[in-house]
Amino acid sequence: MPISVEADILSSRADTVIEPAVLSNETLTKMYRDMVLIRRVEESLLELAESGKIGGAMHTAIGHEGTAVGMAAALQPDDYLTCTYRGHHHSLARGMDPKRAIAEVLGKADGFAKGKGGSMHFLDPSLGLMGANGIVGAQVPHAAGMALASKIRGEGRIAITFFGDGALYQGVMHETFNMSQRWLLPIIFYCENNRYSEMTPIGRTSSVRDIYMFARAYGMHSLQIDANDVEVVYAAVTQAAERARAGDGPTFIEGITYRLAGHMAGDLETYRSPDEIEAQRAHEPLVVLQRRLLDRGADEKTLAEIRAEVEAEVAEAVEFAQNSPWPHPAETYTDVFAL
Ligand SMILES: Cc1ncc(C[n+]2csc(CCOP(=O)(O)OP(=O)(O)O)c2C)c(N)n1
Ligand SMILES: [Mg+2]
Repeated sequence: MPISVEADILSSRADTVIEPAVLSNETLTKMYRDMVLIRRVEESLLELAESGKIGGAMHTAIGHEGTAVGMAAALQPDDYLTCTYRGHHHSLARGMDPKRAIAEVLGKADGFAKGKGGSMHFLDPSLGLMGANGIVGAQVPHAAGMALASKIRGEGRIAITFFGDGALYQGVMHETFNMSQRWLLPIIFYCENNRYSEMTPIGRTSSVRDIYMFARAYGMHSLQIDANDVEVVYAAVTQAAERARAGDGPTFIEGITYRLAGHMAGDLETYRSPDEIEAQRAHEPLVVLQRRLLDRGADEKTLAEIRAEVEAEVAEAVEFAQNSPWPHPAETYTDVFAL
């Protein structure tokens, strides 16, 4: 029997209210393009998975695009980033080439990790992407280590780490929150609360309703935001980054969003109803941004042109990736250790 999640679980606590940024139409149009690109890449990957072209598990972030694009616009391009197995969107928003991203998921030689990492191990240190992780919570202490290194070396770079609502109940999370706050590390803890941990709705996982309150137990500044609104995400991450760079330590952001596709490719989604998903579509990041752009005077024709351009770009990237060769078997023994 599917269990419905509430359509709106934003808390009414006054101390979490954040003023959204009001960005120019030019910036918002660019963000719209980036979000459409991420959506189309993810949808194409699902199609490729359905036709049996992807080995191993693949998790998309369809519905989480506002988080990735708002974050990328608010941070410096070399700030450290770690994330989960659900990390295509962060990497694309930070500028990863869709051709190399898709080739990687297909296990092809032109992938950014020569096809050896796949969907669950997105990374590119030249873009500050220090690695995705298949172990729930493991990427979080890694980012704290990077923040500590940056502080000791005086690099001026901050770290951001993304994790899900289900990760909060891993012990290592709490050890990391405690130490990071005690040492005032330049780090942002960003929880993508998509209301589900695999097939389990959030209400079954914990009695704590407002996840951002966990951070308060460690004396950490924390807030809860509507992560389907890219201007809100941008404002929250900008503010958190300013605090980190000023030496004021970590911020915990709970971004409320919704996963519109299954937990992973092939998920039959028997644990939720089609009506629940349909209700969430009215407030998904692309719909919110498109409505805002039209309200602020953008014309539908320009947005349609953007969608058509992106469609062609992603189709070309899929073709490139499919035509890319398989890695040479000898590659099995390279890149195994870093000295
Ligand atoms: C330590 C550990 N325990 C269990 C799993 C199996 N697992 C993979 S994804 C997942 C759900 C995590 O949910 P959440 O943190 O909300 O992230 P989401 O998938 O919703 O983005 C679980 C339990 C795992 N990968 N690692
Ligand atoms: Mg989740």
